Amino acid sequence: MAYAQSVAALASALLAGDRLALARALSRVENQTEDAAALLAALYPASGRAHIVGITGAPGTGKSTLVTALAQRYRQAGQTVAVVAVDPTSPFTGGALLGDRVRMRSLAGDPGIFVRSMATRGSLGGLSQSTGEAVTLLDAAGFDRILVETVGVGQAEVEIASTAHTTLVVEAPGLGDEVQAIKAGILEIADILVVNKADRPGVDRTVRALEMMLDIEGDGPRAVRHHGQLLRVESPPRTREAKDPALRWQVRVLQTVASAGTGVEELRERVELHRRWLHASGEFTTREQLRAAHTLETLLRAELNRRIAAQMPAGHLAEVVDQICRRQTDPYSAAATLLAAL
Ligand SMILES: Nc1nc2c(ncn2[C@@H]2O[C@H](COP(=O)(O)OP(=O)(O)O)[C@@H](O)[C@H]2O)c(=O)[nH]1
Ligand SMILES: [Mg+2]
Repeated sequence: MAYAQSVAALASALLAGDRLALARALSRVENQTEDAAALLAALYPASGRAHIVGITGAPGTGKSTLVTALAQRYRQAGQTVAVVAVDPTSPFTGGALLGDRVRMRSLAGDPGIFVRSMATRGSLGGLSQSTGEAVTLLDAAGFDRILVETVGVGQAEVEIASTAHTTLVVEAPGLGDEVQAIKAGILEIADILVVNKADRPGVDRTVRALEMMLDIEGDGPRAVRHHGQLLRVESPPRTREAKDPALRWQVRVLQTVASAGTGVEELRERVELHRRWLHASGEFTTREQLRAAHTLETLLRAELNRRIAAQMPAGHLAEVVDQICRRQTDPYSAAATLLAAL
């Protein structure tokens, strides 16, 4: 009862615009406290209005600087903005992270902006879940735009950003002889490609490499954004294959100098154009379905894992593995037996 009351009080304070309540709610979600699910359930109906922008790319490409500049542009345009920065796990970026906090602080003092760093405790799967949940809370709190910065280095990291409505993939010249995103396979999730650090040498080469990639990719079907197994949401192929060119989205390469603010307003306008296109084309509904399916599947998997772990006696699985290795049983029969016992 005490739980229910405090959840209700926290939820209504958050909805009333209380930033301290929002910060507390975010901590509960991040720490996965017992009442986190009740809190999220109470606030979910109020979510669904924000436009969620994912910003991903290799470390050092200037994502945090770009997010800061973009947030300032949105404020100037009269929109409220929340920023979620997912801390990279790599210890080598510790210094840059400190820099993030300092830069982000230049946004402080304005109630129309809210910045939250997510810690990297636990597995990346858990991080992906709590990031999505943080977005739900910020959405319910009424922010018009939510910018989610993630490091795009692997599929799981990319997945966090791909749950956004609009995904920006950030590149920078001179990080290596290859375009980073091509290597990491994250180009396919981009709605907008950004070559930041356009003040650096080699920018033309990077832009050309990306444009060549887009030419090769052409009008092929968009990358599947939901990789789940339990739920299948089919993305109707109407968008890029639409005969009417007005109904097709063109992935463009934009150049920015985030540290000087150059090109950032053009980027903001492109994001807004994409937002309008999503609604006009019907793609918005599809992406919302994918987001909902992703959330549901994540919860189901987490709970199933928890139940399996709770019902297996300690050491039992190791014993079964041993039996499999000694060919006393096989993985298929063992799995069936274990599941039947649940
Ligand atoms: N020359 C130049 N440096 C930039 C630009 N944008 C960011 N930087 C610098 O690049 C470094 C990494 O930026 P950061 O935003 O932390 O990159 P992140 O790791 O992708 O978030 C910092 O020292 C920034 O000041 C830019 O457009 N031009
Ligand atoms: Mg950063």
